[in-house]
Amino acid sequence: MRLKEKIIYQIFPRSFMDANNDGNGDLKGIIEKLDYIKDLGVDVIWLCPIYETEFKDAGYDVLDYFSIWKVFGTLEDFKKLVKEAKKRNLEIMLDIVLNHTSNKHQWFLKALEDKNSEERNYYIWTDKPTKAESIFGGSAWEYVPHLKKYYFHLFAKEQVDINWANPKAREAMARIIDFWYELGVKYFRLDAIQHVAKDFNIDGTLNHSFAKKMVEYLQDFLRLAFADKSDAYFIGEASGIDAAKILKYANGKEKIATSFYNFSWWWIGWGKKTGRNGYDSLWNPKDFANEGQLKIQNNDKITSESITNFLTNHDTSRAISRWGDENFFWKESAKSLALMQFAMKGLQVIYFGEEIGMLNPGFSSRKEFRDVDAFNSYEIFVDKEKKYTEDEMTKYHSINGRDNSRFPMQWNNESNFGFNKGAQTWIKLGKNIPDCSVAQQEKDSHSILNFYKKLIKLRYKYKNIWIDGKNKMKLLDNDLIQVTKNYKDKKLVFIINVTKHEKYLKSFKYDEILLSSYSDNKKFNSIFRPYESIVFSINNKKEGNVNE
Ligand code: TEU
Repeated sequence: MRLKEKIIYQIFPRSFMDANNDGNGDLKGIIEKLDYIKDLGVDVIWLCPIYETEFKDAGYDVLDYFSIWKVFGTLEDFKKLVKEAKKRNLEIMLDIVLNHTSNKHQWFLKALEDKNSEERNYYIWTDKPTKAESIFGGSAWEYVPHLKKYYFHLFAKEQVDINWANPKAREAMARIIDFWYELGVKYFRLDAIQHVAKDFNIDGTLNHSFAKKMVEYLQDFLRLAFADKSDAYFIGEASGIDAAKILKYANGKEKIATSFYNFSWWWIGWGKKTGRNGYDSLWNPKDFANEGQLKIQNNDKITSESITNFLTNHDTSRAISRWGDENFFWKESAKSLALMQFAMKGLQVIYFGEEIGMLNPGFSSRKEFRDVDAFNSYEIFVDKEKKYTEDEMTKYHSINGRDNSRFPMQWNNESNFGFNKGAQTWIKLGKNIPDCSVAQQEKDSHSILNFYKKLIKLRYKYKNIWIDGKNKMKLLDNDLIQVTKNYKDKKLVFIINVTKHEKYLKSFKYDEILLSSYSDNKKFNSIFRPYESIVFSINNKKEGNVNE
């Protein structure tokens, strides 16, 4: 199967399945659920970091890249996972945290201890801190009293940035890839790669994204890590990447990744001033057809391989809560969002639980959060700057905070939703919605889960058109989104209504409705109901009047 056909299932391991009933998901739990994952129809399982960690930033603060966090299991469990996955023709994708290590990583401990150590140069130091801000808030420089120096951290202070200007540090990072490749891993998510190089400007300002030396450093790393691994793929996580940069960095002289995540939607609904620490209730569904997305979808030079789409991930809240409807149109909105995602050119990622329409759990107080980004925002926006009251911050985080997507998977309606045998979970449980569990939805042919399965099968069945066809996306009047895919004399037309309103669209001739977010098989007759989205197949010879 070609890369562009692949579907990735993303797991946040601490919340997927807790086999030993200690309140935390684990690798054994994932092994137990491999048949479920296979049955969904996906090809690759992406695991958020599984390495030894203090879990200050959900495992993105790595203590040791070569061992499994005790809470998740052992290296033996991991080997078994790879073996059992391969038996089912599933691949594993690991999350490689390149930009920083934990401040308790042995490299950093050595660096603190011995100024002549090689490791001292693995990190970035200064005597005179600039005003640089960390992405999680506060200064990006942390003082070390016994050294009378500051170290640089773009994220939490427990995540110390690697000095990518040092070839030895790049070499050390490359060895991580060797280790996991040897164990059978062929897919790698390269975390936060747009940040590895930094321009510390003379005027004290800092540019930490797509900085001048980024390509040079990453290409050196890729050569060291992948030169002898032609069957490995690396997906770059670089938020803020646009069509022009995808063209530049996924091909040719400046290539730094096989594929890039498509971030065109992830800010929709965020606050204007404080991003995901706020909420903009006036966001507009037509934002899904924003200029950035259209430029990606409608540029034929951007290949399907080079784009990887998602609705939700571990850095966002649940898509249905944010953009869809949690009540009457729960199913239809979940299905519409799924169809809209799958209409996009490229690889597709399904975040665990999305396939059963999981919603934000709802947070009622500050102490229910577990995410460092949430902690920092309370400290900065509530305690220090008093920009928001504590209640306001809790509301905003209940909509956009990252913890919304990090709570346990809902397998059935037994205790703790079947996540474990009843032990207190590390983070709160989701809302108790009887229909929102795997067991319930497996029984219902019109469930969100069965919709995802149909969608995946259909995409393969029509792959000539769906994956290889010429893609065109546009916003129609009334905010309906239209995507057409043309291949020879065949055409697929996706009409997406991700609004809660009825929409009128002039009738057109079509051959067949392949899939609809409504399950009543009603014929299309000029009206799209709330969250009604449909894939039509059209034989071009019967040219209708689809608005192109
Ligand atoms: O996220 C990266 C990330 O959030 C930034 O790249 C992004 O550029 C920024 O928010 C833009 O303002 C990854 C992981 O997905 C995330 O979970 C981690 O917290 C983060 O890296 C640090 O490792």
